[in-house]
Amino acid sequence: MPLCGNATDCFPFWGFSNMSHTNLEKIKALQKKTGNIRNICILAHVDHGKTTLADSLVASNGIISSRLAGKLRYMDSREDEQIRGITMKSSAISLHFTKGDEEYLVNLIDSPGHVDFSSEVSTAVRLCDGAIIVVDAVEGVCPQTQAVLRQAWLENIRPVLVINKIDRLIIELKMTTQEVYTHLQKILEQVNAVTGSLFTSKVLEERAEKTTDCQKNSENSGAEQLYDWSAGLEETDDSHLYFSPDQGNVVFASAIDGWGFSIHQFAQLYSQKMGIRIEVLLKTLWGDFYLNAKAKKIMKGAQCKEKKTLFVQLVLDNIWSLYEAVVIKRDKEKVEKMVSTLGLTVSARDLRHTDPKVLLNAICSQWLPVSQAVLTMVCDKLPSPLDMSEERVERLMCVGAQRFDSLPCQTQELKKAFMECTSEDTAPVIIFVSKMFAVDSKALPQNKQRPLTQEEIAQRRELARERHAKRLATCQDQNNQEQTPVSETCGENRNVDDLGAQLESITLSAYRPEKEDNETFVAFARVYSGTVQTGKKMFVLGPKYDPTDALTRLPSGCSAAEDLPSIPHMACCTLVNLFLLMGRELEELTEVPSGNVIGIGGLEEYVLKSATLSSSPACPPFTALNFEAAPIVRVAVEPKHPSEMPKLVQGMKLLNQADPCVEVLIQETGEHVLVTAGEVHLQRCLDDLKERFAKIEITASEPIIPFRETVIRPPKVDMVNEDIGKQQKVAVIHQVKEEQSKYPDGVQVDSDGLVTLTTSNKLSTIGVRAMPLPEGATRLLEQSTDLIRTMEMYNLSVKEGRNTLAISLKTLQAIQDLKEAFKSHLQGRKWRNAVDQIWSFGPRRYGPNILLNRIEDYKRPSVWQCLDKAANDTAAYRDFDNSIVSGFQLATLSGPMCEEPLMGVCFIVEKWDMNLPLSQPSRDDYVNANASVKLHSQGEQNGGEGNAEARQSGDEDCKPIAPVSEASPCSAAQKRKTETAGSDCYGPFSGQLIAAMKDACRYAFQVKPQRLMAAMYTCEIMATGEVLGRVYGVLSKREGRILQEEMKEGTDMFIIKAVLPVAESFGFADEIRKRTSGLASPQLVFSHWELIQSDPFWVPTTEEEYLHFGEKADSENQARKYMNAVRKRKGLYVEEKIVEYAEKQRTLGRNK
Ligand SMILES: Nc1nc2c(ncn2[C@@H]2O[C@H](COP(=O)(O)OP(=O)(O)OP(=O)(O)O)[C@@H](O)[C@H]2O)c(=O)[nH]1
Ligand SMILES: [Mg+2]
Repeated sequence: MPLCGNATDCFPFWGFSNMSHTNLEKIKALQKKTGNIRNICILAHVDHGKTTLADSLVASNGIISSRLAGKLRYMDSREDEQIRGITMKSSAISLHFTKGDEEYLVNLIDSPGHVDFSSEVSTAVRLCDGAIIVVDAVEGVCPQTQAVLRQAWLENIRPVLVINKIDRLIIELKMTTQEVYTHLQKILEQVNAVTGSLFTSKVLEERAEKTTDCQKNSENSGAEQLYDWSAGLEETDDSHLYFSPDQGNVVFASAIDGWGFSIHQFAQLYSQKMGIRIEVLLKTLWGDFYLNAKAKKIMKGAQCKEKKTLFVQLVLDNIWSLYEAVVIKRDKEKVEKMVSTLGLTVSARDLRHTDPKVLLNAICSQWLPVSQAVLTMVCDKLPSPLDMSEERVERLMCVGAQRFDSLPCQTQELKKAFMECTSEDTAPVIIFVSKMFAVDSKALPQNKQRPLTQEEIAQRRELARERHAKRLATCQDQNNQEQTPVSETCGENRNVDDLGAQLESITLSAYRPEKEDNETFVAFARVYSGTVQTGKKMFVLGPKYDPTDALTRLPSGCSAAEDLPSIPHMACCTLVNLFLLMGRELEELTEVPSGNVIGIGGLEEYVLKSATLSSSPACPPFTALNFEAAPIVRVAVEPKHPSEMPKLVQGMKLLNQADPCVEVLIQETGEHVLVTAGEVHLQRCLDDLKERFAKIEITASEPIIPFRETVIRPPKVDMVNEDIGKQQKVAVIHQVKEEQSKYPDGVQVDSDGLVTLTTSNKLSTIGVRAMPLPEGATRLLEQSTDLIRTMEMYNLSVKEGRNTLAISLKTLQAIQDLKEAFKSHLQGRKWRNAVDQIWSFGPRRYGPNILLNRIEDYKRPSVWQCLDKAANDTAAYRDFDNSIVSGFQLATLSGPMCEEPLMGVCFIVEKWDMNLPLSQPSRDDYVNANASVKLHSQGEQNGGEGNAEARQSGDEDCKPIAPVSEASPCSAAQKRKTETAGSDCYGPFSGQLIAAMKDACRYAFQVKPQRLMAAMYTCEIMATGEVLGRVYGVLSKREGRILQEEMKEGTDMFIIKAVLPVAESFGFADEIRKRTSGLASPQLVFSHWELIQSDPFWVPTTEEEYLHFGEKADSENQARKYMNAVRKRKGLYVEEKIVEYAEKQRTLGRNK
């Protein structure tokens, strides 16, 4: 007796991967039924079985044979994906599914689980309304499981859970059914704990926002109101958020063996069989309930009475006995009996097969087909595009900290279009492109030879038959005339005819000449409103597009087809092709209604990685995608044959477009650099570059390892752990005095580290001091980059007098919190009032270093001015305020040790004297100034990589140097000064000041004890007890530090959490895999920057130190090694003695 209908019953197996005509027509029809569309993605930690599960779902539509499901990994269409066995890109497929009387269209996106490709997950999640979270029953919740749950949460999409690989609990871990039940419960708890923490933080955030509103209201009304924080959590209903089998949002499965079920299926079965109401069973099948056979009742308290729970008795025991009979004992008779009681038909071939898994699959995929269970849950529990929540729409429409109600009315009206999601002609068309992917031009439907549809075959057959009949007629005529036997020749003729028709059918079938370039870009997109048609013109809106500004400039009701004035960050494009995404295949479409995931051709000129397309200029650009991992591994690449450079450049351009996460830079030094998320990603990018985009041989450098430079407080102990006594401190001061001679003219360094520097035209003097920031403050800065960026944007807009940016209350609150948190980190006499004195952050105006204003006679508005609207006095800025900031930005972008960015350094400006003459500067001044600017730019060139970064993020960094931002806010007095100083303001003098400030910061940095900071990965390794020792061996060899080791409950696996310097990580994953025979494989995720304790400039001074480290003392100095390696790479001067004692060396061999 089958437990449920099999999805595969409804659809025959076609056995080839091309889509049949009827199938395509069906999908086209379903695309119009928006309420029955489900856009979903499969998310999980690496190797938890996403692609295997996708195979079963794909097989249910007959696109692949069900025998191959799980083996083919159909969605992994790249060769390297198949070879390595991991998914590297997200790809979509449209499936249809019949449930009862309803037909559904499921647009399914399979995503990669490897952390290097987490940006691909972001591109998938954005286009979906729901997600299937897959968890390996043995490994449980892993780091990427948490990450994908967070991503789903951030995008506001609803998840359902599939606990996969349950067969491993039976076969590998040999658990009893009772143990399995407890184990599954634990996994559910773990997943729910992650969801719970996400939910709690959100509720508290919302409460906080409400509290601020309340406070505001109460301040206005003068009434006192208290708000109880704890109440927030209790009153918010969160039951729908959690995963629980009785809610119907959990499926237990073994994707590889083709089975899966939700308790609903078993409830249905047993309610018929045992005559218990289905509602009762639904509530009791999962949980602490047992069956009292005598009383014929379901009772609570199975655990304390040591009874089998219903789930164990009715569900797990059955599955276990099947496995036992088929796989473990191979009991043929029992199997046959079971098959007949279940009412299944298993072919004799399967019954006889030597591999018991084949038989198991044949039985299970009929009895409890996983596709049926998963797709039913998807259709029941996940929302259709019509159910998009208001919150999600607003979040998509508001970039950064923007407030929804600050958008123009026309834009706000579009919210309705999002919510209604109609395909009517009047509805505005809104599309979001989340990534561009490259396909071989030959694979495009218009260039492909496709098999004929049934109708076409029938038509051709008819034609052939007619021709044949004609020929037969002529044949007969001749026959009559010549009296020769005809059967043979006519038979031949027929064959030839048929063959001809077939050949014709193949060559004619939609074959168009091949394009010359063989990579075409297709946009991975979703239609949020309206109907998309080929040939339509649309606006392409870049991330910085501002509808407020555009609507005032454009005629109302204009469309992309008209000739319009040029608007910043907006372009017009034509939708050349529309595609249905079918995994490895694309099918051509002419129109697509709202709510569907599609591919769009012809956008490569307009869209780099992602974009918003709309028929209405009122549409705002969608918020940027949430990328979890920042690219960190960089290599320089060059063609093997230098003449092929142009091909490499072109190839890198294509690669940049085809990958959501890779960064491609050309450094000032001329090096071409790829920045990737990790080793595996790097390898994929290099392969792509070689084989697809550049098609040339290339060589890649060793990975370039990033460092940060910082200063610390003077250490209390020396290298041999002895206290540095007073005597030595005196020596240090003495050293400083000696070093004074190293500084050029015009630079003074006093004993407590204040550096005073005068510009070359002697018109201005700056006094700067460097101080290390407390660790907590640096961390806070790092975590708050987005917020600081918003704040700086606001400050800039105020300074320019635009004041158009409206910051939402929530963001203001966050800024206030940040300020308070800062205050708590910057305690003590040294930091008094420091928070209010912050002048800027750097590099790039949001980096982890700060500039403080402690100039006595200069009270400029603080960076926190958005919190205090009353204080917005633009007149309070001194001239050249920006030059000081720019100098600071440049100094923090590349430090003096090895031109790497600074981190955790506070520069305090204590003195800034200006004695500008009230006349035009003399010619001499100009000459001087120009020289200084030149010098400065030379310095930049030496800066190499760091400065290239500056140029990269050009518009932000260069702004201070450009005059625009300085232009408007001038008081009357200032104006006078500006007029008299004339071109000075934006000309050579500001350049001198920037250079002077930059140098002052560098010298101030150098008088403090300097240190390097290394980038650190965290890694979580799961390994069995036997290989644990080897894992530790590899970790310690690579200077890894173990943070935690724990045993995974119920298994023999250990989880080791460790940190590892990025510099030592290359080849780490491979080494671990090799040393443990593939039993352990780590995932490396960038975690933080860590101080390297040793001083790169250290030389032994005391006797003990000499004794310990010898005169050269470089064996211990890892920091110096790193520093020199970076300096060498950048072509900077390296102080190194290469040959110490020039004496002839003897080889050991000769000695014998
Ligand atoms: N025992 C068992 N193995 C499974 C099951 N499902 C998948 N696997 C195996 O797990 C491995 C990984 O499966 P994939 O489907 O490639 O995993 P994935 O989640 O797509 O991996 P990435 O895309 O790389 O993140 C393969 O060797 C599968 O055969 C299952 O239910 N039981
Ligand atoms: Mg996969």
